This record gives sequence, C-alpha cells and structure tokens, in this order.
Amino acid sequence: MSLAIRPEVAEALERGGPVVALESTLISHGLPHPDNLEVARESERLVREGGAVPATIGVVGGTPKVGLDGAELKLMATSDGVEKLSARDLPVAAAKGLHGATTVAATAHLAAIAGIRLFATGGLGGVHRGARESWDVSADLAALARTPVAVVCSGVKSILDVPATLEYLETLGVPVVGFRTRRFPGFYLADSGSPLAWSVGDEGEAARLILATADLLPDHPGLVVANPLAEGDQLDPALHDRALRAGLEEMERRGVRGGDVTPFLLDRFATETGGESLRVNKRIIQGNAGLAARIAVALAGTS
Ligand code: PSU
Ligand code: MN
Repeated sequence: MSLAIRPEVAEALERGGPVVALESTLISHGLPHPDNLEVARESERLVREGGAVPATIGVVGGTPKVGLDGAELKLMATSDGVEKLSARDLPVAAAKGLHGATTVAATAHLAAIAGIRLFATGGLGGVHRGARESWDVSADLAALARTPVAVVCSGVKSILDVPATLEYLETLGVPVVGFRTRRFPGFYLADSGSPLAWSVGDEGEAARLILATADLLPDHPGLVVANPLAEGDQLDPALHDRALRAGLEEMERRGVRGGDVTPFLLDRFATETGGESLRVNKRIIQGNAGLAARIAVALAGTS
C-alpha cells in the first residue's frame, strides 16, 4: 500500500511509543479559516504535551499521509481543492492524484494500516435524523466495526439522531464507554440524554480495555471512548436548541443531502450561535487530543 508515514511517526511506532492520529476533515470541512489551522496546530501541540507523537492524517496529491507536515496542514486548512474523503474514496483520490481531507472512517482506516491505536477527534459521524427515508448513516460507524482503533471523541453532534447512532454501534458490535461518565456526551452539551452501559475510570483502564478488545473480539472492531466537556464549558442548552432547529429547517428548505449535510449544519451552527459553538468545538477537540495522548502513553507502558 502506498502510504507515506512521517519519519517521526514511523520511528515512534517502531519502538512501540505512543502515537495519536488526528483527522483532517474537521480542518478542511468542519471549521472555518483561520480557526481550523489554529485547532490543527494546537491539537498536535496538546498530543505532544501529553507525551505522544501526533499524526494528522490526510491525502496529498493522491498519497495517503500518516503525519502531515506544517505545509500540508496549511494546505488542508486553506485550499478550496481539498475533497472530503471517507474510506471508500481513498482509492479514487489515489487514482486521480487528488488532495483530500480524511473523515473519521478514512482516518481510522489509515491509522490502523500504519499500526496506530489511538485517534482523537471532536465528534463521530452517525445516523442522521430522517435516516429512515434518506438511508444517511455515516460510514464512520461501519468503519469502526472493522477497524481496530480507539476513537476519543465527545459523542456525536445533536444534528444527528443520537439514540439511533448508539443502537447502530451496538448492532455493529463496537464497544462504547464513557470516560468517567455513564452518560453519552452530546458534543456541545456534556450530556446527550442517552445513557451508556459502561465507563472507564482512568487512562490505565482505557488502555487495558483497548488490549482486551484486541484480545477478545475476533472481528477487531474499534472502540469509542466518549469524553464529555465539563458542564461549565458546554454551550448554553437554550442557544443550542435554537441553533439546531434553525439549522435543520434551513437544510430541509435548501434540500442539502449526503456528504454536504455535516459541513452545512456545522456552518449554520457557528452562525446561529454567533461563534459560540466554534469556541466550544475547539475546546472539545483539544480536550480529546490530550486524553488520547495520555491513553496512548498508558497503552505503550502496558503492551
Ligand atoms: N462531526 C463533527 N465535526 C466534523 C465531522 C463530524 O462534529 O467535522 C466530520 C468528521 O470527519 C466525520 C465526518 O467523520 O464529518 C462525517 O461525515 P458524514 O456524516 O458525511 O459521514
Ligand atoms: Mn452521510
């Protein structure tokens, strides 16, 4: 497989050191410029601060890169010509020599090929509202069923059908645990309203769970480590509900479909909340980068 692993990342993987993958779709299609570049750089810095090597993943000129350099991060953050790539799009991008930002599905897939076991992001894709008619279920979920990477995230956004997403993960056999909570986080909100069967109490337990998943589940699925915002950091729930209603209505009116749905609603959310959602979004990603790094360090120490 023609995969380019950044030397620093390859070296860390060779010695069994801690590495954390980061995705690029949130940079190219999830956050506006210049916040996106700031978040990309800050996430890498926080992974390092946590004691691990960051590997932001994306596709440059058709080549999947595990560990983008500074210029490539900037390309992801500033270029209009960066496609949104899920796992199935990787061969198309390779054949056409395209630049592309990788979703959770594509990032986890490439991370697994490289041998990376931790991945930090903001929110997973999931089952969209109205999926009963549209069949719009993010490929992130199916990818996690076959990709042995632990994703540290803050749940899924409320633009999705949260209970249906949890049911779907259960059907697919993907373990989901809360980090010190048995409530599934609601991304901008600390609690989505859905309960979780399990939680882990610290980084060491999360690391043991990653090893046990690899050991006991023959399909080698991923793992979702759901890390909520502190309640004091969350978006005001009334503002959240207002922005959600307005975004969904406008999406319906304009007939937005498919891969455009998530970026459209994220953008509407930022506008409706006067940038407040952006502030919260940044905090989420940064918190998850730090936690993933600490779990990666614990994992490197136990395996
Ligand atoms: N959720 C967010 N921000 C994002 C995404 C999801 O809060 O930027 C991105 C992730 O890259 C995720 C993708 O993998 O959207 C899911 O898109 P889709 O629903 O088209 O599969
Ligand atoms: Mn979709």
